Amino acid sequence: MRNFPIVKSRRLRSTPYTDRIEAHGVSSYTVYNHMLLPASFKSLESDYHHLKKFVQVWDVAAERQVEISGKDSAKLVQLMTCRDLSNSKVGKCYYAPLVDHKGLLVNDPIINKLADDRWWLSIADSDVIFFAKGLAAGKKLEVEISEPNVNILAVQGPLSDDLMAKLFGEKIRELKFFNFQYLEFKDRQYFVARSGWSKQSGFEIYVEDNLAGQDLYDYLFELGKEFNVRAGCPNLIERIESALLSYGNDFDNRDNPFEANFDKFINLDSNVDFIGKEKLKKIQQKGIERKLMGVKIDHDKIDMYCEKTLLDDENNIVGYVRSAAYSPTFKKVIGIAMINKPYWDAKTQFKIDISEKIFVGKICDLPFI
Ligand code: THG
Repeated sequence: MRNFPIVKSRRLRSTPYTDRIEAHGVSSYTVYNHMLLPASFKSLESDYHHLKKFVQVWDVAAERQVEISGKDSAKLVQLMTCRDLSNSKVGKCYYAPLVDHKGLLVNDPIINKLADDRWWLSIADSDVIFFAKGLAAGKKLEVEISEPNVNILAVQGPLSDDLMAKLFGEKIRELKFFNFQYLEFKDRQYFVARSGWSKQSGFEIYVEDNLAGQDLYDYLFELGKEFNVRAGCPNLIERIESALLSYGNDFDNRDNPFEANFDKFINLDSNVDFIGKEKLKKIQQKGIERKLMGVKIDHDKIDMYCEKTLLDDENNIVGYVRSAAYSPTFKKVIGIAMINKPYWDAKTQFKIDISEKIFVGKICDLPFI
């Protein structure tokens, strides 16, 4: 497969930080929520090692916000997710699978509760806003639904606390995982959460003003020199090792939340009212026939532009790899795969065709680390 340049346009949106990440040497993009999302800088492996040791600043503006406010906002947000939000609190972030009326996955946002009647759904790559508007219209709910101009800068890596403390003060070290606060830097308030799409610890700054965000970007690099700060992005190797799932890659609207291992975020017993609840009860009763698991393959590279089939010795289908990368830590290709029930035992062996050669691998549990 050759790579072709990607043409920017109004439809394929830039971010307030695009000029800056290009000056910092972004080397590839992907498209996410109709927006540019950087995919690599120096190289996947160089970015990976740096992320695990130092601190990076990521342009993740493509994680768009769907703002839902108004009298019925809590009701609408609950209708969209199988996670019980009845005891949710202002100042907290909730990772929550969204499901449709068939019990199939629509998205897996982080839901930020700004007030009892104001929510931000920080979405993965699907058009959640239309689903929300459709439900609001159908159910005649009193809500406002919009995509506000919010552009996230993530600060990720083991030295992220040190860098963020230099900007926002020492008290930021006490901010708990999946909590957010408005913090001050140079007379301006920023929404800062302890979260991010890596397991190397870090923060996300939900920037509500483009110029302030660009200024903040430059300060992060100026104050981050002593921590060896670099521009980075969600890293394919690191996120697979950490089993951080990617909507559209690992699961999509043909999969249900049980198949995607979201069991701990599914509440069918309480009085929570959400679309697809009856369907999920049926799916639970019947039991699932496939689920996401890890795979390890004895090879040093893999190209993933479509699902890859896994076969057993008799050429029966074991499952399909949906994301994969070479891991310098495991010295193998590791991946996330939808595995059929007969093969759920970790250590099951399979065959896989990579660039017209056959390699062998084994099923394993997630996460890898
Ligand atoms: N940050 C923000 N918005 C986002 C993402 C993000 N929107 C899109 C996408 N990422 C949503 N997907 C995820 C997937 C995993 C996590 C966050 C967002 C995550 N999971 C932790 C884990 O799996 O260990 C914690 C989950 C929990 O237990 O609550 O962090 O990255 N703003």
